[in-house]
Amino acid sequence: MYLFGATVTSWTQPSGDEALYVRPDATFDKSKPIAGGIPLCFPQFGPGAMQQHGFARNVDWEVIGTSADVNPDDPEPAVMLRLRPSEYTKKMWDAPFEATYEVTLRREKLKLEFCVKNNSKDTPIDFTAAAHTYIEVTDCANVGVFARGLKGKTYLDKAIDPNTPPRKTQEERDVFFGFDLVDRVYLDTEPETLLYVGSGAAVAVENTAGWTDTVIWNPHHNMKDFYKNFCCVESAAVGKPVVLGPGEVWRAETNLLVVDVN
Ligand code: TA6
Repeated sequence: MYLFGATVTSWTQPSGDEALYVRPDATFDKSKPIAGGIPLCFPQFGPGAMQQHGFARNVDWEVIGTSADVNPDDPEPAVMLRLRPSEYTKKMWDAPFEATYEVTLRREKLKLEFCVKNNSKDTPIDFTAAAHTYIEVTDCANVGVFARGLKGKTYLDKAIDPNTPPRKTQEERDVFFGFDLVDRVYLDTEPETLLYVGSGAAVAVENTAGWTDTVIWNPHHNMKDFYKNFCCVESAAVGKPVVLGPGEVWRAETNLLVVDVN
């Protein structure tokens, strides 16, 4: 995990297999967000009034707690990072927010807990957000690679227009890749989406608090050299912005788990 963007870039299974994907065009010199792993989009998802996906992925976060120093044998080691407004962020969003992000390695799960507090005494704030999880797949053009759990859900089709995406409904089938750009914000989704990665395993993205929506993205020929190697399943709050009254806290939790689907 990097302090820059609070970006988790690797989550290795006991087998040694990597579950996350970092794009080969990723840079780590802070000139742009780390392209891969789990970038955090906040306080804006996608294009809008500020830069694409907000600023949280473009700045250094600070460590405010870690279990590792206190107890190296901790079965569930965790680190908590914090982001508070700076001159850079205030130019884009002058809101008195405080964000924390706790990443915990549980026995079989990677737990991500993202909280935002409104420190204002009298003014509400609102924002959109996402944990933009890149998952490695065998070959997204293979029929064994698909996303399950979204049947019947309404989605915003950003592949048609990223600024004013039309609403559509997911047919009674899973989401397949490899034919064209897939860039969809599924609204009011169930807590679990499964990404079958084509090797007899699936990554379960379990949104257990806060997140209301699920974004599915595969860039197809926009990234023709490596689009086959990953799909994004993103825990999101996009359809309806989160509104926090003075002093209120929003808590969003995701658990990632690799399951055997053989
Ligand atoms: O979450 C999908 C998306 O919003 C796509 O529209 C695509 O642009 C992607 O994120 C990556 O955005 P980035 O700014 O990291 O290139």
